[in-house]
Amino acid sequence: MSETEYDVVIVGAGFAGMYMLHKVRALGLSVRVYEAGDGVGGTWYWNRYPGARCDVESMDYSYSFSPELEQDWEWTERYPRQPEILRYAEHVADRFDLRRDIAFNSRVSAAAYDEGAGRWRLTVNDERVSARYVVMATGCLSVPKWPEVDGIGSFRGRVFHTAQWPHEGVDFTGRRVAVIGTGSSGIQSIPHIAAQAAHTTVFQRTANYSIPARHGPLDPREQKEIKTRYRELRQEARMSASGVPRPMPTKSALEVDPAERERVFWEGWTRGGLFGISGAYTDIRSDQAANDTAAEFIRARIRETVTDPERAETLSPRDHPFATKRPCLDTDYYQTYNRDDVDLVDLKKTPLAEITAAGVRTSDGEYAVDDVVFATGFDAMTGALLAVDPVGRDGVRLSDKWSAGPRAYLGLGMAGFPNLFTVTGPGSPSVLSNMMVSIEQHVEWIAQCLADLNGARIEPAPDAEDAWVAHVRDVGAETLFPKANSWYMGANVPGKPRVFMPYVGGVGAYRETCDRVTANGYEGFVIS
Ligand code: NA7
Repeated sequence: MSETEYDVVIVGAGFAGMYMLHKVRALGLSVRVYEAGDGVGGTWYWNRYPGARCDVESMDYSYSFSPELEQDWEWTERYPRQPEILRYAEHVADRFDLRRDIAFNSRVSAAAYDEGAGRWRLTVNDERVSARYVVMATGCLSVPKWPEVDGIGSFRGRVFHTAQWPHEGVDFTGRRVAVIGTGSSGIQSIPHIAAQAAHTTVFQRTANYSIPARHGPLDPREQKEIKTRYRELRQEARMSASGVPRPMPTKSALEVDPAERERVFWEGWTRGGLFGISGAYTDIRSDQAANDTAAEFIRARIRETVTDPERAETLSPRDHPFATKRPCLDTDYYQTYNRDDVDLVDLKKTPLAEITAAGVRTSDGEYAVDDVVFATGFDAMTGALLAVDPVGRDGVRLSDKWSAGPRAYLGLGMAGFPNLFTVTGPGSPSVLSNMMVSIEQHVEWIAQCLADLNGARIEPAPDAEDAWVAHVRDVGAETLFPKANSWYMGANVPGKPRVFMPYVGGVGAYRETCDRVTANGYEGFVIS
């Protein structure tokens, strides 16, 4: 079979793949992007459920590489809605003429390194393609996770997954709807579904902490003002802890008096957003007693909002520290449970048994519904890489190398897998940060590396990788993150190794490490 040859193949046309394409083109290398969807945007192409919105503010959740783009694009709301983010992605694709190098409806199903030829051989649909370098821009939240429950195929009504939402939208008018899952996707969509459906039953396995987004239109004057300071704000974001410009806390939650702490938490609650409470003190994510103060503050707000005390208690998270799962931002989530047409089922007390022809059965009985919405999340961070399961040197599969959890150097590449780069891979700040900032940093690092390599081969040294993996684990172990059964820990997928996958050392510190590696002649990598 004939094989099409490129210098670089990029897998995925989300924000990482699009920018990578733009950068690789500028190097004068031949390049092709393969994208499974029929449009750009990655996770924002697929996740079209009602209420889908980014939890990072619009002015921060955007590319910084083009000052003209930055000035021209007008965001309309404080947090961008999915349709607006998708329009932005499409605008970027048009503006930089990206589509001509992207093959849509093209899924990369296999990739193997041919050591003799020094090339990756890939299978794309039924086509054979080869490339000297491969960049996996496959996203951290791109493989939907369905619940491990029997009977989905036997259900007579309609079945939806938030991460594979029909493009034409869904009308729930007059329907009885079951929603399974109360992570961000559930918490964002439930108020919308409940407002439309005849009856909504929410099946909750783990109660989550949610904070009001305080969403609203973006004041054009504020947008203009931010645009005048964009260079400075972007630089601040790059060197920050989470990829968002904001003042860093200086005090422990336990060193201030309770009234002062309460005032600060109220300020965060009233302002809304991801960091008002989690970022108010230095030790919310690292000290259980400090964390308890924030967790209890949020539980008190749930009790205040939800009128039925039993329901309020069911909705109150007690089994994991606050912010050890990504905190959710909502609009009227807890208020939704005051509606007469909304029921809440606690799967901790009455576990999910099966999906039947008529609805959802728990250990307590059957709930007859017309539609089931699975808001059950993703096989996060490693799922898309392992779906391709690249075969590296000596026939070693990534799934074998990662059988006890992901191992990567800086989240950028893996020993044994020459010339294969991962954008925001495990062991980098990725999902703990503003993804746009982390994506740009990785893409720019990889582009510089490709320029410096000038066709040479690169691969992480095993000892450098081991040391980095240990460092990622040690820094994670100093926090409360390992206490939660989160997707950060791989805990949402049965059989997945329990390893804290992202790097919690901070976006700015991580960037400095990567820059040092480059400055020291790609320290920790073997170039040949
Ligand atoms: P999440 O945050 O992984 O949430 C998935 C939800 O689905 C969560 O409440 C899960 O409960 C629940 N779930 C998963 N499997 C089951 C089964 N088998 N039975 C019952 N309930 C289940 O995914 P999202 O899509 O909401 O959000 C992902 C990220 O996107 C989010 O963190 C933001 O960064 C944006 P569990 O908590 O595992 O007990």
